[in-house]
Amino acid sequence: MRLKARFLLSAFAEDQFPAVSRTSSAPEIAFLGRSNVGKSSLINGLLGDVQARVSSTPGRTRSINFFALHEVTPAGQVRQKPELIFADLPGYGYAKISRSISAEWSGFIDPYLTNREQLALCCCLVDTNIPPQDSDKALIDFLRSIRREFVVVGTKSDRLSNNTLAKSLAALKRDLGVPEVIACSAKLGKQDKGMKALWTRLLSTRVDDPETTEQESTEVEEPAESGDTAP
Ligand SMILES: Nc1nc2c(ncn2[C@@H]2O[C@H](COP(=O)(O)OP(=O)(O)OP(=O)(O)O)[C@@H](O)[C@H]2O)c(=O)[nH]1
Ligand SMILES: [Mg+2]
Repeated sequence: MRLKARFLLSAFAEDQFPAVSRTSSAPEIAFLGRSNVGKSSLINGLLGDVQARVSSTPGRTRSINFFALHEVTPAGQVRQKPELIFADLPGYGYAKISRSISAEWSGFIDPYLTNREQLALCCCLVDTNIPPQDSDKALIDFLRSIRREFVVVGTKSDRLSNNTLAKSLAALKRDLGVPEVIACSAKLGKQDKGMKALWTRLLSTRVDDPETTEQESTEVEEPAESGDTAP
């Protein structure tokens, strides 16, 4: 499937989240993780484009940034109804994460994770270059407590040898209590085996509501320009 990404909006408060009329109730995927773990880079790597701004200093992304992914038909037209929405979230700090991780988290990120109906999957990013962190464990425990579906992604895998990466992934799985950690390199992008596996997982994401998943729109817009992404 060919997809075209469009930036929707940046939200700094709950009342700024995109309305269902703008997203057509498409399933939403949130990218979560500590500051500097590589959330924006992973989104850029997945989309093959510079969509989410990459920060050089931790804590750069202060808003929830929403992107709509539209299917491009074989004839090159862009479907109006998006297939997926990506949400790039601000990173959590280096301190211990709790219900009140920071003013921002309790103010609008916590409500986003707890209340957002279209949120179908949380991608929890953890750095494969450092040992498992308490803050990551706390986030995963929080997602479990609110019954959110999640997948754990190990970032920056290109920095490690195969051997070291295998050890790191084993430690992450054990400490986080998860059956799988998908190792990804945003730097390698679409060439990376893990990025392909992640795309497969993301494309299988559906909102838990038969009414919204059965809706099929065939409306199309203008022909696609370059910069499409083909997972
Ligand atoms: N080698 C390598 N570096 C990466 C990779 N992904 C991210 N980085 C680097 O890590 C740094 C942080 O990346 P970001 O994508 O801005 O991280 P973030 O999680 O969005 O950061 P905040 O928005 O501040 O929370 C940047 O210098 C990236 O170039 C990767 O797959 N490989
Ligand atoms: Mg970012």
